[in-house]
Amino acid sequence: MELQPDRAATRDEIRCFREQGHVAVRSLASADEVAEFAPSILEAADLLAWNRNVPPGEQGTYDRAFHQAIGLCWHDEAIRRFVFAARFARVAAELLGVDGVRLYHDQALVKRAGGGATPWHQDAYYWPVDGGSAITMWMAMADIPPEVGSMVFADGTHLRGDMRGPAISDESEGYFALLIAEGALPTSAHGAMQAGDATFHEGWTLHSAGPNPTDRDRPAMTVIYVADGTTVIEPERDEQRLDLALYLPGAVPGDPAATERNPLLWGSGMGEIAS
Ligand SMILES: O=C(O)CCC(=O)C(=O)O
Repeated sequence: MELQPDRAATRDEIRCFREQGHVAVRSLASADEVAEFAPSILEAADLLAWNRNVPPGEQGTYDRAFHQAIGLCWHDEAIRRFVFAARFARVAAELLGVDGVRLYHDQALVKRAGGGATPWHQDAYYWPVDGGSAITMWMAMADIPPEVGSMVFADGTHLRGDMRGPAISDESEGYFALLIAEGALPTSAHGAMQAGDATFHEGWTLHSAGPNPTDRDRPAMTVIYVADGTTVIEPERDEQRLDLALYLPGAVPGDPAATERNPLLWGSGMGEIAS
């Protein structure tokens, strides 16, 4: 099953994304499509999550927030078809307002049954590219009930750029929760999701997620895109240096973010096959 680019971002979705830095795009994949891809994704997530075997007594906030498996598309052809899907990439490009997007990387994030909250953070803290040129699609791989929910976003924070907080941790939670409280920053949650519903957020959009008080895992698959033409910036943190080596192998500051690991997933000319 190919995930065709048969879905354009609507005017309201584009406005919401540009104003708030995030948007929910419901039914981006159908239940049947998720049913086809989810088993491979969840099997690979289980196998590849680097923090899956941390014993409960030794788990930190990050391990309790989610099991994280990176680069699933390079391990399995079916997952590659999902991650490379033109349907998702087209919506990402339209939300960002660019002609094309490339893969930055993919990751599965499984909040385990009984798992903890995901602290407030900005993704672009980790990235050796401008956060304003990058966008994450986060898709529910199973129905997610309201008591678990999807992410919570601090509206409009993408327009503030780097808010100079720390990496995902108890410290980032404290730092950003205080900024939100002191600045009375509005937040929005997209709540319960059906399998195949997605959210998109910009690289600097401040976000978090609640805990999972249920006895079922909350599986999510993410694809992170960079605008075609984005260049690598000079890393200022070790986390950015690590990302550069992992996701843009061989690239140096000033190079286009376009290594063999960053294929063009949507670009000029591909629109002709869209309905
Ligand atoms: O899935 C989560 O709990 C958090 C996801 C997240 O922070 C992201 O995709 O950027």
